Amino acid sequence: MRVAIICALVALPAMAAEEWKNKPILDTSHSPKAILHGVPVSSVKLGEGFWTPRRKAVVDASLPSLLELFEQKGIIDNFRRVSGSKNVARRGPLYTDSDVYKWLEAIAFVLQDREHTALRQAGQQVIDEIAAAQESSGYINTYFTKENLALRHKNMRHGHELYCLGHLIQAGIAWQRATGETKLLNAGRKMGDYVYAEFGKDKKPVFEGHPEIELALVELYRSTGEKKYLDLAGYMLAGDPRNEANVPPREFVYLFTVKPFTSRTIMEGHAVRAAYACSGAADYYLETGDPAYSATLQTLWHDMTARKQYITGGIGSRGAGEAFGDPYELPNQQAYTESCAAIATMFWNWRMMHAWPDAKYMDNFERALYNGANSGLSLDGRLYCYRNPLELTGNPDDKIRNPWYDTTCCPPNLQRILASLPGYMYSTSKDGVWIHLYHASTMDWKLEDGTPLKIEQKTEYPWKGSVEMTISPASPKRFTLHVRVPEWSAKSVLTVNGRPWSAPVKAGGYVEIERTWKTGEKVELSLDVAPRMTQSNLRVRENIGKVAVERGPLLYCMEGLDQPDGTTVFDWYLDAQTPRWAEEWKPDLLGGIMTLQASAHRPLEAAATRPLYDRYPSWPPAKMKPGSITLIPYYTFTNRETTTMQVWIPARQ
Ligand code: FUB
Ligand code: ZN
Repeated sequence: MRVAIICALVALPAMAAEEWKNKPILDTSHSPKAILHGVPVSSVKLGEGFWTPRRKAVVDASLPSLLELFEQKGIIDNFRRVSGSKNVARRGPLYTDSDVYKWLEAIAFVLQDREHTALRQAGQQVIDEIAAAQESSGYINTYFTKENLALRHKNMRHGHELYCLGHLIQAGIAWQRATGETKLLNAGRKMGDYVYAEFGKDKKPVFEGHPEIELALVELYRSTGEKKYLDLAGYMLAGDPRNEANVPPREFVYLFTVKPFTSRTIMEGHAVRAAYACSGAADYYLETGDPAYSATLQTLWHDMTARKQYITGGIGSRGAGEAFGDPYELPNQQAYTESCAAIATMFWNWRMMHAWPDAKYMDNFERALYNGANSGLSLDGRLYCYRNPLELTGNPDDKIRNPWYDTTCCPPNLQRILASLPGYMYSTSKDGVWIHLYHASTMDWKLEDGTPLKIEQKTEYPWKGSVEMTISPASPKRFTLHVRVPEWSAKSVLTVNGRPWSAPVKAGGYVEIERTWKTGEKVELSLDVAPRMTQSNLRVRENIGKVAVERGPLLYCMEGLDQPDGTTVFDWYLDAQTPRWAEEWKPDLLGGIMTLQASAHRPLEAAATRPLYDRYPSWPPAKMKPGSITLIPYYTFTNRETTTMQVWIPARQ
């Protein structure tokens, strides 16, 4: 015991202390194919702005209340039961461990940002419970043990054993990068070693139905340098042909360890699984440069964004199988669009961006961030959407926001993405620094040659389109500042120290400003956040004749509560040919939002009094009454009483 303590003390010299700190969300510092490298969450301090109340809700309400619910529902007890400290029955579906791990990962990101004693202590206590439940073999899973021991590794298709492990590893890495403590990481690593010893090409075949382990294993490789973890991820992505005989052909789309990832040509099957698989595959590409992965990833990304993604950034339109629909099958009211799936697209885009820096990935990332993921967390931080529909009939039985789901994957996923947000704002590359996202903030980091660099952003984005950036290298330095110009900004102006930038400022790209920067120099970006209307491809049948309203990165929607004369959202046509817009900042509404009013018309005769079917062209009628409709940002929907809601609004031609 004494010896062990001395060894532990000796093993923590100053160098080791430095190693765990200052790591980005993905540590691509040695990844051969990574052109971009992240900055640590801790290096970017967000000031007051759009994300402040959202992230405060995560820290003050969401994280503590989810722990209370975990305790009430027996989810932490599941670990105590296995360690023997509590004699209770196991509760919840077989993947509940993963939710606890994601919750811990979110706390770790909070701690990477700043100290928070209560959350740290709560997290540490849960880590102790987890570690105590680990078997000496390294195996850890609260379901496949005791009375279910005989099922261990027998139901890998649906068992989520490796999915849970993936989340454990990710949480362990994030916790170590936050605190330097390795107890959780060691637990994940031990289980990783167990899996590596048991499964693989010349061992038992892995037959995991829910990807997640792949991206975790690649980051474990990055974090430990142990290549076996990368190889294990590669083996899983390659698929094990020994599994094929046991799988009906249609099930291949749901199972990711059967056929090679690189044989996929379309996004299909379970949306979260597919996008996690793509994230893991992108991670694998970043380490190996395998061209087959590059080709597949580009093909799949195109398939998703050209045919299968909602305007919210969400994916997975079918409730059955939580799956992608056919191309252009994007129903609004029935939209499944699980919060986790929108978040999974962000993970995937972030990885694509590291390998092939292109504004299209961050545009897509930002779309999900502000809309389809953001909508998943209520304004008070206590309710969550599993589904994020684009239309609601106002039926009170549509329980869209709930404090708890038996499958409670989305709440901690929302927590971890919002807690880690500062780490997605910037990257560095050999030639300089990249500004991806805008928010009042200060980055205090360095160029890749080690020159300390501060960037301060002053902005009220996304409510306002101007961003003032102050660039301060520690000493004058020539480098390129890559400044993202979102694809939605119709007119963008960029100045450097007050002078217009000479090259075109193209939407959907990064302006490359290469010069010798001196401390305190200013870049001002003015983006066009005027309200705009967006139409769908004709093949999205539900949206024919309709428009959606967007403003900056925010998608807007109508809610019945805000419409005049007791009308519902379904009574209106937006004046799409000659819209008149009015904007009003409402500090007391829905946490402070910019509302939009748009000129619109409604039939003199209410639709509800008309027959269900009538001879064309008697409808829409010639007699319409002018009026004005109100729109609110989509992420705030259903934060008041139950009401009608729609994103896609009939357009008056
Ligand atoms: O499979 C269990 C949970 O269901 C996963 O966490 C998510 O992918 C969700 O769809
Ligand atoms: Zn989920």
